Amino acid sequence: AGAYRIIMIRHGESEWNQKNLFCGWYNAELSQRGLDEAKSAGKALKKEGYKFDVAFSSVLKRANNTLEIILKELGQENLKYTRTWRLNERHYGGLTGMNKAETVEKYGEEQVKIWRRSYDVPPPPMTPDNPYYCQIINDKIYENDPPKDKFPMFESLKLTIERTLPFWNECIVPELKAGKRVIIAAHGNSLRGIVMHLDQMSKEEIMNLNLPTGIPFMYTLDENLKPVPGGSLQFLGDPETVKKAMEEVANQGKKK
Ligand code: DG2
Repeated sequence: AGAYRIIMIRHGESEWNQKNLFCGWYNAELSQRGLDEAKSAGKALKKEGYKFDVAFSSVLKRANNTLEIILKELGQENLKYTRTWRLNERHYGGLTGMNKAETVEKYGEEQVKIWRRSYDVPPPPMTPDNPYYCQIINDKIYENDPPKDKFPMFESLKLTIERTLPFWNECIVPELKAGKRVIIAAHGNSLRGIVMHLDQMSKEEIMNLNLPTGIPFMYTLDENLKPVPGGSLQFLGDPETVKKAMEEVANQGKKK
């Protein structure tokens, strides 16, 4: 039996996921489907008898709202949670706001897969002529952190992990070790970073992992925070639905 158990969830579908736009640090809303996914996730967790002592999210409302909907379903709407930019989606640089399928038409499937899924090849940087540049850099959610001189203009998965893992190690692990029941509501790529770390995946292995929106998953970890046998990435959902949802994410980077 494992010593520690943690639940993680990628937010429900956002309006920008629905429109198939690269989103990154843009603060998109959940779509109606995303709201429904969050509610179903809450119900599934409730059915399994989950309660949480501590909760973490990014500073982006698609993840915050997903968490709040789940907590409400569990009758835990009063649980205060920690928001941090360190759990944000990776910054999609100059791709932010572009349609994923149109980007494939323009640059080819191969290049888009590299931008979306390679470990260390970053997207092109965001430049001031990007339509979302001002909105993102001046967004109140980034008022205190990260400092303006460290504000990213792009992030690869590697760079994302470099700012997410310190938070995992310094703020989340101590809660697990203290026996707290923890949930994280975050994003496709910040969570891929945590998964890569926990499962010690190679750069090649992580390329093929697509996390679906709105489906909770569990890790069961031993005292060294390594997954116990069978304790990796266990989705709380019917396997066929999960598989389809993962394929749907992969297909966002294919031609229309
Ligand atoms: C998506 C992930 O992030 O995109 O930024 O467009 O999890 O916040 O919806 P999320 C985005 P892909 O890396 O799957 O293209």
